[in-house]
Amino acid sequence: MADMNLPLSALGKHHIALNDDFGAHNYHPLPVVLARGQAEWVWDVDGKRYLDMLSAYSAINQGHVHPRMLETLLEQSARITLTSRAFYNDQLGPWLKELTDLCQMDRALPMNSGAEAVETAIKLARKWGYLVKKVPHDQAEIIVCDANFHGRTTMIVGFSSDSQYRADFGPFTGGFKIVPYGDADALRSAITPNTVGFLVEPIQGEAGVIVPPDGYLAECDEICKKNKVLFLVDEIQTGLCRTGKTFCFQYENCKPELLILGKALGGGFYPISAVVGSDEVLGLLKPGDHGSTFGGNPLACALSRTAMRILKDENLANRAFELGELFRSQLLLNLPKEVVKEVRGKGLLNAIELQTSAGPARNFSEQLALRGLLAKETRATTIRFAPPLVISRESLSWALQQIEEVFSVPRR
Ligand code: IF1
Repeated sequence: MADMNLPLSALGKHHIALNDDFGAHNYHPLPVVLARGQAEWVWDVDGKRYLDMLSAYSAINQGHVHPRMLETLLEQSARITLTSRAFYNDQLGPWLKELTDLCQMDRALPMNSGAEAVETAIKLARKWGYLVKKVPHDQAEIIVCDANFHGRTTMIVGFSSDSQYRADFGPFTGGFKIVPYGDADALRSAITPNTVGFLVEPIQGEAGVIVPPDGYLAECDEICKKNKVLFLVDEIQTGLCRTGKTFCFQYENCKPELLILGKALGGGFYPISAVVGSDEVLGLLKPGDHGSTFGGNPLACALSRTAMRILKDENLANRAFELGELFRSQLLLNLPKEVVKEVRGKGLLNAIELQTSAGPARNFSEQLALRGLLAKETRATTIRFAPPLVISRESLSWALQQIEEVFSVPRR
C-alpha cells in the first residue's frame, strides 16, 4: 500500500516487510515501527520519539509502562499467573470488591477482551429476559444504535451498520434492532414486549467520537426503566476516566443495569474486561452457565487492581476533564473553518471533523506523524485525539502547536 514518505531506516522497513509477508492484512497501520513507550511518549526502532495521541484506542489511559504497573507485573508474575476458575485465587476476590466499589454496583464478571464482555452482557440480558421478564424463549430482542461499535465477533458485527465489518461474515445472529443514535424517541418506538436490552456507547468512538445530545442517556435510561428493558452501557472506550469522569454515563442522571468495561481496565499491560451490574441480573448465572479460561486470572486481576488505583491516586478523571477543556477551546480558537468542520469530544476523547473539501483525514494523520505526533483517522474525514490521561500540559501544548500548523493549510 502506498504510504507517506516517512524516512524509514532499513530496520523499520524490515519490520514492515515481515508484517506484509507473514501477517494477515487486516490493518493499514501508519508506517511507524514502535519499540519503546513511557507515559505519553513512544519511540520507534530508530529512536525517533512520538507523542501518542491514540493510546491504543484508549487502552493506555494510565500511560505507557507505568512504573506501578511494571512493579505489579514483576511481583505477581513471579508468584502465580493463571489458575483457571476451577479454583479460587487470591487476586480475583479483592479485584471484584474494588471494581464493584468503583462502579457502585453489586457484582462483576471478568472476561478478557471487550468483545467478550459485550457478548457476555448480551447473554445476561437474554437470560434475564427469559427468566425474569418472561419473554418467550428465543424471542428476546436487543436494540442497538446505528454506527455502533461493540467488537468484532460474528454476533457483534451482525448488528453493525457498517457494511465492511459485516461483509462475507454471515450468517448472523438474530434478535437485534438498529435505531438512530441520539434519538430517544426512536428507542421508545422500537421497544416491543420482547425487548430485553438497549446497548449503547455514551460517546460513539469508532463512529468518529459522536457525542449525543445532552440528556440523551438519561432519557434512554428512563425509557428502559419504564419498559422493563435493561440499560446496557458499553464504556470499553469511554470509561475509566477517559472522558473526564470515572464513567461517561456519570455526566447524566442515569444508572446502567450492566456496565461493560475493557481496554484501560488492564492499565495497558494485560487484556481484562468485565460486565458489572445488579444482583438481579448477574445473580442469575449458575455454575457452568458461562466461563473463560483466562477470565479472572490472578495476573490480570493484580494488574487491574493497580490500574484502578492509578486512576484514583493520580486523579486522572479531573486531569482528563481540565486538559480536554483546554484542548478543545484552543483548537476551536485557532483552526480555520475552511478546513475544520467541527471539534468535538469530552475529556481527552476528542476528534476533529474535516470539511470534505479538505481532503482525506489520512493525509493529516500522516502529516502529524512526520512531525512526531501519532493520531489515527477514523472514517474518511475524522481524526481522533486520545492521549494517555497522564499527558503533561507541556506535551499537550506542543501537540496543539503541531495540530494547528498541520490543519491550517488546506491539503489536496
Ligand atoms: C479494532 C475504536 C474500533 C470499542 C467499544 C467494544 C470494543 C471496542 C466501544 C471491543 C474496541 C477497538 C477495536 C479495534 C479498534 C478500536 C476501535 F473505536 F476504539 F477505535 F474498532 F472501533 N466496545 N475498539 O471501542 O473491544 O474486543 O477490541 O477489546 O477492532 O480495530 P476489544
